[in-house]
Amino acid sequence: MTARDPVHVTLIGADYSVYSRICRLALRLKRVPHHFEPLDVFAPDGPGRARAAGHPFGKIPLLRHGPLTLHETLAITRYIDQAFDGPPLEPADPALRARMNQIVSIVDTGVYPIIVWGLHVPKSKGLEPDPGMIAKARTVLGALEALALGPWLCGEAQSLADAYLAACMDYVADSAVGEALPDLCPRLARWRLQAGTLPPFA
Ligand SMILES: N[C@@H](CCC(=O)N[C@@H](CS)C(=O)NCC(=O)O)C(=O)O
Repeated sequence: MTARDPVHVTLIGADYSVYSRICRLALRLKRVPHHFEPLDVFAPDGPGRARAAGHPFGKIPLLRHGPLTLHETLAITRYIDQAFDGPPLEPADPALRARMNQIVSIVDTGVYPIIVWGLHVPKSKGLEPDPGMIAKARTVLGALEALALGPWLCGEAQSLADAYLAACMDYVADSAVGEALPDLCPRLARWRLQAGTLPPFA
């Protein structure tokens, strides 16, 4: 591992943003001192500001470390883990690391689009949930339940899997599948209590 100077680390993002939360949690778990620069990507000038800051798609988050600017949460979180001293955020064991990557991928392709955008966002606008989306969300949660070990998602140590899922949980809880979570997913519900001890991401 190359320990780099953590001075001049800046995360550009928003408190409400799942992907900004993931990166902020990774920085905090790794104990990297950093500045947080708020950028509201949903403001009229948000995408333009994000582009000007170095995001080709006008999104957040972005990580700055000295002359380096990174976008894409996958790259940012792996960089945080590999570039700085601090507790490892990826399991050394290949099977556990594969489990972590499965969870990360399910958050990217299932929790975020289906539960956050497909169920939480419509609920926040007072809309009725789409039954098809609820069925998909249950499948996503079932897959996570099958992968969750304990006390952390990948066993004894915190990993990026915990950062990814923890960053979404407020939105999962405030969705059409939120109330059913303890019955549907007892292991995830227990993990959620454990995740309450993680450093704040917002
Ligand atoms: N692939 C990007 C996704 C980032 C992303 O979707 N960020 C959201 C906020 S959580 C965003 O900027 N949305 C604004 C938009 O899509 O216009 C990553 O991994 O960082």
